[in-house]
Amino acid sequence: MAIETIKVPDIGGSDDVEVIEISVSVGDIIDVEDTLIVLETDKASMDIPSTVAGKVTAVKVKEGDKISEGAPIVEVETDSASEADSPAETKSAEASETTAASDSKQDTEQQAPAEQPAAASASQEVDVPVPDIGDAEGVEVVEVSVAVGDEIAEGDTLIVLETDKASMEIPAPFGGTITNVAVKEGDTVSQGDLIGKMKTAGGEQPSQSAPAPAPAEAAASQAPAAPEKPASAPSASPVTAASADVETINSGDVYAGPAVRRLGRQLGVDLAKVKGTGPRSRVTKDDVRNYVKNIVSASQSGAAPAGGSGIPRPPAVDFSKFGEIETVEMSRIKKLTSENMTRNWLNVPHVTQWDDVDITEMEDFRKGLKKEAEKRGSKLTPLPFLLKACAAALAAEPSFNVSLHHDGQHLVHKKYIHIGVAVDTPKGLMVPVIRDVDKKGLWELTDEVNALVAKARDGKLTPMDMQGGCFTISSLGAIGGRGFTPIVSSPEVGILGVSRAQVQPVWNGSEFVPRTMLPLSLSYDHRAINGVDAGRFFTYLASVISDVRRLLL
Ligand code: CAO
Repeated sequence: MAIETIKVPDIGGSDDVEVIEISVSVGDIIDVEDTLIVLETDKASMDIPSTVAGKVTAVKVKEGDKISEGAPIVEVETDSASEADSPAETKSAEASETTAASDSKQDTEQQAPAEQPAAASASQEVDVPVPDIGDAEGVEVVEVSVAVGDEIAEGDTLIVLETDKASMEIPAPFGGTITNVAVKEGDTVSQGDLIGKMKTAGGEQPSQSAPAPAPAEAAASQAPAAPEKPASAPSASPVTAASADVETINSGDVYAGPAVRRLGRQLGVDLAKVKGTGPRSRVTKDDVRNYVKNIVSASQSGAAPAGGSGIPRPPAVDFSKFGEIETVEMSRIKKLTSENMTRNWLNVPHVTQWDDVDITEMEDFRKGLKKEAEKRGSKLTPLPFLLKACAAALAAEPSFNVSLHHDGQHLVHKKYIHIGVAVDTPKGLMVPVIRDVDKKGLWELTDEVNALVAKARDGKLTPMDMQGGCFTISSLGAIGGRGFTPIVSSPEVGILGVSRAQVQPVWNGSEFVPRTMLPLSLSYDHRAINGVDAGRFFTYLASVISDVRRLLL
């Protein structure tokens, strides 16, 4: 067994290079060449690989540190004595000797942890209380910056306190491992209250400036050759709103603490885009997590985080500010519809054309068949007529019976005519497809529509029942409205919106006569269909609907 300290190798003369990633943790088993840390200069980032294999026993740097060649990165316990000859520069045996012989304070500080495993194992759990925070009493903990198991260096922020006047970061009085966190966000604390407990780093003892309770003194007395604290050890005294630390918290126009900033960096979140919900709009860890969660769920539901084509998403609104609300999860079908509509709306360049079609004769014919329909045990609405008329128009104007090939270079012409019908169901919109509409009679279509609508409302449609459509009819005729813009259901290229028929006065050349007029809206994919083709299709469709005898031609 040997402890190797792996140091920053020659990095081309760069000094004070930022550590942007720590790729290993204490306890990790690593191989030669495994990345230990990633450094980044303003020009490049570089992985620093391990020169030995073994178990990581200490990590000597943290993200954000600025380091240069020769700085210790990690300590690795190697299990072969021969590895003591490895390129790692510091070896435990030698290091112990060096320590014993050396008077150099710098050497001692740098090598102490590697040199004194006995001291490390003898490290003690020490209470870390709230230090002198001036006259402030009952100060709110707005951020807990550490968790049990965290290895921290002296001066790292433990918690952030906030009064109505200032924020204060309470730094660790010494380096070590967090073994207990006694406070949580929202707690109020005063001087002397317990923040948590720490195990001192091997051989290290609490700073004299920190309130050091009895166990710490015991640890100090047991720790051999404990290094002297540097004179510049961070004090545990609070910082006021006017001080530099608060500047840091508020830097970059974002009001957030270091742990939140670290989390933001880890998740790649630009904190400037995160809405802070903490006191005075402070960005909290939950804000960052919720921001990421929203982006992930939006992308999974098809609503791209930045919106289609980079369109910014609308800001979140807290509706509860304006009155009572209830938030209900959308059904699976509604979520799918939302995804499909977004995809189709953003991908398909839509054009919609409107017309009012005279269905007086069609309605007379339909009403004449009502009794027969009742005898058959079914109901005859305008829908089967519209299905027949659309099938005829698709046959007459095949430019509508196409799909864009996924290569973007071809059109797929369909030799079959299957038409989808949008059905409103308790769980959301479903679109069963009626096959070979052109080959079926009115009664057959009536029965099939009724059967599929019942199946849809019972939630019994199979995926196949909803696939293969060439065109869709979306009828709001029973509900009302003068017109709407239906969204093309890609890969189809056209959809007919049907609104409510009304009797209207129509000029016949010599007088106004009452006619039943049906408002129709036709949306089409302008990539596949040009306006002239659409005009022809719509005119033909209208002519067939207004004189259903033409269906026989
Ligand atoms: N104008 C006036 N009356 C109409 C009409 C129209 N355009 N269309 C239907 N009606 C009448 C019917 O004739 C029927 O009246 P009678 O019983 O007196 O004959 C009544 O309205 C109810 O019809 P219905 O809704 O039961 O049957 P339908 O065949 O017209 O429609 C269906 C079936 C499944 C399309 C419809 O029930 C439905 O779910 N529509 C909603 C579709 C939808 O959500 N579209 C929006 C999609 S988002 O783009």
